[in-house]
Amino acid sequence: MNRQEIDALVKKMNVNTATGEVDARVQEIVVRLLGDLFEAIVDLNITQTELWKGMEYLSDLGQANEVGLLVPGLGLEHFMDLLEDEKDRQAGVEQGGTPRTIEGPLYVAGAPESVGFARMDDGSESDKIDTLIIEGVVTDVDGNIVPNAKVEMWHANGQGNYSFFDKSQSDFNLRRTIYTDENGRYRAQTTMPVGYGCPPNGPTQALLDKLGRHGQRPSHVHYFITADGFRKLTTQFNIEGDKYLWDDFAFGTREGLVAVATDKSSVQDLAKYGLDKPFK
Ligand code: MBD
Ligand code: FE
Repeated sequence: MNRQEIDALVKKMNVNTATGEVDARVQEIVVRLLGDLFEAIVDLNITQTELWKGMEYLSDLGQANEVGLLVPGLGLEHFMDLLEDEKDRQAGVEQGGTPRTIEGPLYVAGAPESVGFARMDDGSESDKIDTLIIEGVVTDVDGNIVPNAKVEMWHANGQGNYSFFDKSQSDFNLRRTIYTDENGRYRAQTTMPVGYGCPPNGPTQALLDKLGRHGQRPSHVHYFITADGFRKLTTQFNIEGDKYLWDDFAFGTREGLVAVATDKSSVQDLAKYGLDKPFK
């Protein structure tokens, strides 16, 4: 069967076969994706057994709640970011700010809010892993500071796990919303994250295994940044020195998003970073 015959068949089965209201956009997407799928079935000689294996896989993926994990794992989420970058370039939208990168599946809304500073960890790992101080400033693309910007941050614990998904952690552990102060600055005290790994016995890792791929991310901290009059920025920083820094299973690492953690004892000007004062 050639593509023309396939398209005619798909249209016959999925276009206006009843009198119900048509969602033209859904119809357009379904017809196109089915045509592409039917063509792939022909080209690759996909058997009935293989088709049903695939359907069983999708069912397992949904039951394991891992759809949101496979999407970044296959590079689909990163691909959408590249398209957004391209749209910005074509629209002449100013570049030069912090690059966007993937959100991933582990954000939870409703984290505790504060202005200027927050401690993010609940103290349960303080004696086991390094303290991490995060300090930043929110500016527009011209470098003008943005006070009262909403900075939402979330990251993994020392085991690479996120609160809520890991029930052994307290609610909102390592999740905070900090509004920037009058100088556009925010600071956080937290613990050094360890890179996430896909559940080893889950369907996402099972497929990655078949592709000869690992399911590891480098150590990273996620951000949503929102402010009146600005587009929302979804991004992360990735911590220099992690073996997976440029080998992220979710393709989230980008130039401009690599942070170097500096030992406090080697920071010359503690006052500049506000580290000479005790934290609240
Ligand atoms: C993560 O922590 C993450 O950031 C992504 C993109 C996928 C899985 C886990
Ligand atoms: Fe993450």
